[in-house]
Amino acid sequence: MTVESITLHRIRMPLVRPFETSFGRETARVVLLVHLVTETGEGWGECVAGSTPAYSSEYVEGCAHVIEHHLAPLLFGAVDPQAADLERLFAPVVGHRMAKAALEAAVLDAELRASGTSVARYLGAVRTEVDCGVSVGISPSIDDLLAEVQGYVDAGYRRIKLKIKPGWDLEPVRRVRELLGPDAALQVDANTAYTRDDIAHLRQLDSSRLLLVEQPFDEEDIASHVALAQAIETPVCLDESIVSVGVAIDAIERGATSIINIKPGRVGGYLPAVAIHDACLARGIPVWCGGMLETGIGRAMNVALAALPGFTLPGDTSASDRYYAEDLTEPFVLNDGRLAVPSGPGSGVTVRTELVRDWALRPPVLLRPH
Ligand code: OSB
Ligand code: MG
Repeated sequence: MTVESITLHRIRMPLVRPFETSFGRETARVVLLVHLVTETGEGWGECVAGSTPAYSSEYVEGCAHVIEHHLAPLLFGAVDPQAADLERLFAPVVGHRMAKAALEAAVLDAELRASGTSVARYLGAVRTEVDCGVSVGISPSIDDLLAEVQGYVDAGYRRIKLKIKPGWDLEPVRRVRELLGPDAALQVDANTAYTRDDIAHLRQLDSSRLLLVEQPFDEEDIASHVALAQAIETPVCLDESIVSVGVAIDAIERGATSIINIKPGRVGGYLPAVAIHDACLARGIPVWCGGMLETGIGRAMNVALAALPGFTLPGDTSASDRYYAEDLTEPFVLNDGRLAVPSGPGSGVTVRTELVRDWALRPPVLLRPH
């Protein structure tokens, strides 16, 4: 296809409730959207970067800059680019995976809308619906936390993930386990808030019978995760550390992780995400689809990815109403704890462009080849 223009939209969407993690508290999400126009149609991609470099080194304005000045020129200069070519095309730009992933999603959407193929089919989905979990932020009190978790249980979520940090860990986790009963699927995510000195403390999580503990240590500290995995019964799962298929294989072979959270944005796109999925499947490592509070645009493709065979654990692919009062697409609605995998061409959802316009933080930036 020929890319005729790329428009960058920055919008702001209030969250239905504040989302607090070990790295900060957010009441709204600033979303960078990529809208591609081609000779055959259009495509949309969502960038998962946050407004500040708190979860990763990438952030909205950095992504917008690298797309405008480095990635878009490569895409405009390519002859008949396809999503499958982009990893190679973007290789001259080191890192900046969230920016690359946003463009990849837009190209994928445009390409598959034009050919009448769904993202699910293209990626190799084997299910028409996926099991959903929910990620629960740090609460003002344990009573607030229990009330929020009960709401999600009532809504039908099949797995609960609690955000933890030093000072908000053993007791809230124990109380939620008590609320849910012994058989419910429960896991925790520390977003790098601990150090190797906390291994003895983290071992006390074992008594809560968790599915996994996610990313307790620094993203570059694989060795401490190996040490924890040897000391604890609870499986260790990496999120922030897994930025490529190479790192994933390394972390698996070193025994740092026995389950992997795959986020397409963090790894540079849906095709790199499938490569990690394939490497994990070949090694017997279960994976699940993480989330970055996506709007319906990103969620649609995440749900398609989560329908691949290796995604055997419920993902952070929650319903639209867990995040937003109104979504940018038709809402994703939970049905018996599952979301339906979109089956229409491309991402299968329709972007409500009037909302993209109404919620703009500033005028869109139009990029064209020159
Ligand atoms: O670590 O998984 C994480 C949100 C923003 C940044 C990092 C993370 C998260 C979540 C939310 O846990 C998952 C979601 O529901 O999208
Ligand atoms: Mg995480």
